[in-house]
Amino acid sequence: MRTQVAIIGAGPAGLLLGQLLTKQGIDNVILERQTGEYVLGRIRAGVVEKGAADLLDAAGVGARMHREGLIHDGIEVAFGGERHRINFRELVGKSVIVYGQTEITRDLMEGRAAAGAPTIYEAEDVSLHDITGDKPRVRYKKDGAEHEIACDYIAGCDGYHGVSRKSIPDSVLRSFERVYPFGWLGILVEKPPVSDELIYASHERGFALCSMRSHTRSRLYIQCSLEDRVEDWSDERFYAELKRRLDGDAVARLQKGPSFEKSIAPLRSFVAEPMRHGRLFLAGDAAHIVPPTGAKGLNLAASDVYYLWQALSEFYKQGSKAGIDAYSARALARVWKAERFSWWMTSMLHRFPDSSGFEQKMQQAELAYLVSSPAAMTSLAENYVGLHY
Ligand code: RFL
Ligand code: PHB
Repeated sequence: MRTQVAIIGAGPAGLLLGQLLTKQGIDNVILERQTGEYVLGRIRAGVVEKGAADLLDAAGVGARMHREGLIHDGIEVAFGGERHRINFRELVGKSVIVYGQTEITRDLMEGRAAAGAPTIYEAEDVSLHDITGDKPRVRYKKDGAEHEIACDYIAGCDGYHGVSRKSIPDSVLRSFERVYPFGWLGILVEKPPVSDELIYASHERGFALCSMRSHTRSRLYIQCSLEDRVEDWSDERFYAELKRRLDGDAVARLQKGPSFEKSIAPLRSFVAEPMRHGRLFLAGDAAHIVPPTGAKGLNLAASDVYYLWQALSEFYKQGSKAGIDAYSARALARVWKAERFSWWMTSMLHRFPDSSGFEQKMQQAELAYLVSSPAAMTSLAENYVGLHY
């Protein structure tokens, strides 16, 4: 088989890139290790920046997001028993859309099926070849048979555990990492949200987040220990701990219901440089991870895809390689700013197991400064709604 761009991974990054390329008549094939149902079963992001929403529109799959997504003009930051609103619309004139990654993935999959573009699910043992030559190839196994795709370029959109980043030699790739000493335990529940907007709560027992997927479905998180297992946390225990970390009004409005999803996610900051090697590009979680506190992971995947889409369309439509040569530097410049924001939000809001009294005082001062200073709130708002592409 031959294609122009072979895309590894059918997560949001791979599907969005595929849809944008297909719209421009650029041939692409997506190879995905899992089944489509498995990919849709992963419960992840919930907050979409304007830039990412615009890109979904450009890909022709934004209609349901605009119909069903919830526009949020701010967030609430809670500490010391009180909640403080950060008004994005007033501070920076923008808002975000609360719409689940599962729904975005479904919309992209449906758009791809309607366009008739090929996705090969359950592709095993994907391997990349001749990425520094003129004629790269991708090999995989499907139903026991070996296959090969010849292409011009490979987009590595296969997430943190994928094969693409590992195909770049150690002598070329530099990684930067911070692993946080805690995780997030999250549940999904068919109950209305505690508040109209997201509540990010800092408490001496640990961080908590009240988020949502719709007016009738809540997504709730609490900071947990890395030793904890999901089985240790009954719904009762989860709600009891969440209540301890919320203010009285939020506790009064919290409706408990049986969770239908419960999982623990570790928190990590990670960046691999460069994001291009020869004819291989990395995009999304394949190149970088942020802790979820700033809601940036999916949105960064979208901005990488934007730069890569521009680069590939410049190449195929105008014969220019300028965008291809600039891709890694352009993407990384934005990635590092989102890394900084996610690290800062995480550092300010979580309880670190071995933090000293001084460090805790610094966190309290940071929060007090944030909610008392229009400059500080504007900085949070500008980053939360998303820096320009
Ligand atoms: P994905 O979604 O991991 O998709 C990669 C795909 O590649 C496949 N794959 C392979 N395919 C073929 N061959 C191989 N060898 C392969 N290896 C892997 C995988 O099966 C998969 O289908 O990466 P992508 O597309 O870069 O998208 C990134 C986002 O999924 C991620 O950044 C966000 O979910 C992060 N995130 C959040 N981001 C936000 O913008 N806002 C949020 O509110 C937000 N909340 C979150 C989050 C992530 C969380 N977890 C669990 C990590 C909340 C949580 C709890
Ligand atoms: C979510 O709804 O899953 C969510 C929202 C905001 C975050 C992280 C996760 O910062």
